[in-house]
Amino acid sequence: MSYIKPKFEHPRAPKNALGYSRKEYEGSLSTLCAGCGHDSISAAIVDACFELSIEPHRVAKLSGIGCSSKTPAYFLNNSHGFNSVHGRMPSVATGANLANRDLVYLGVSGDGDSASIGFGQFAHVIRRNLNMTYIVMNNGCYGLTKGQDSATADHGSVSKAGSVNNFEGIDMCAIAIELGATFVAQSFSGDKNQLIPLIKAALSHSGFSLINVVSPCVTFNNNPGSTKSYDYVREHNEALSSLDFVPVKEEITTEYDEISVKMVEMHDGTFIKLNKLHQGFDPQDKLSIINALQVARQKDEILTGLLYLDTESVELNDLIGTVNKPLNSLTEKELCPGSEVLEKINAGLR
Ligand SMILES: Cc1ncc(C[n+]2csc(CCOP(=O)(O)OP(=O)(O)O)c2C)c(N)n1
Ligand code: SF4
Ligand SMILES: [Mg+2]
Repeated sequence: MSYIKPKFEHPRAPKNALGYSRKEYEGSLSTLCAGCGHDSISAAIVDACFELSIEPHRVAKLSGIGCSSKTPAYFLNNSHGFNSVHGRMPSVATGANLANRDLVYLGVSGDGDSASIGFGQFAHVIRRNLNMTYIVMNNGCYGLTKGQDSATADHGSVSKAGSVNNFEGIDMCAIAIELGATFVAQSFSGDKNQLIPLIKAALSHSGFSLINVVSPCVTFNNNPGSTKSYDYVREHNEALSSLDFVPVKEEITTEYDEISVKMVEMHDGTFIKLNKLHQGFDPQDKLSIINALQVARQKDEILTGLLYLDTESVELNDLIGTVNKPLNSLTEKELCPGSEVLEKINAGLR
């Protein structure tokens, strides 16, 4: 098999507002197993960044360890990247974000990476409301180390070898909501139409955005009895609404029926348009989603779509009042305010 990706591009390939084609947002050829859900998520990230016309050099992509954490090699070749240690992506993202708040931070991780060794880091990056998009590629197993059950494997799920999981699975979205996440969504790698607008909305949110994406592992966890297989997720997927992302420059001219459509304005002037929203559910009301998740669990349903959004979110840099400029752009004059100011600071501490 050849791993060389052709550079050829159709001369009339669509261009975005920056004049770039989708190719500018692609990565190297994937070495994951053919059919792995993670590859579909990578493709959705490429589409979302292309459609949002993000300058690739303004994105920092970060990951931990796992098949999922390998994926930054397969998208956004022209962006900054840091493949960290197992479960430690959040602390690297926090350090980078505090040093330079001007970049768009996109972290990808696996259920093993985030719900076991990195669970503590996952919790703290959420409660601090770091301005980043955090995608969990959730296949219910440790794909890279040959398919052991992970902490998100559902109770009763059957492994490829036939053993039944007797432990409760961790619900990444429920935990994130509990910890104060300001944007929480759930999706399926096989549902590009839902995933792309969710990624666009998450990237536009100011604060921590979690997208937990059920992403089947075709090699180790796609068997009958597994609750993370393609067949199971297709049969149990319950979308809370259908979703559109409305960019800032696009005027909302069409009349819409307020009973069946809910428009949620993001801080940057973009909108999320939720069509056919489930009755009695409001993604801006935390109690309604906590209730909906519990009901879904009892019915063995996987709720997908935008679960929760806090439009009043205040991200970490604003919470602690960091300087607006990236640290590496500060001049000596800005860094050293002079002995008089220093004298005052010291006097204030005596
Ligand atoms: C400190 C440390 N412990 C254990 C491992 C072995 N290890 C590599 S990947 C992985 C789990 C990967 O699972 P997940 O994050 O769900 O990614 P997937 O491969 O399923 O996408 C483990 C335990 C490691 N690389 N480093
Ligand atoms: S082992 Fe599973 S998670 Fe890893 S690349 Fe193969 S299908 Fe994907
Ligand atoms: Mg996994």
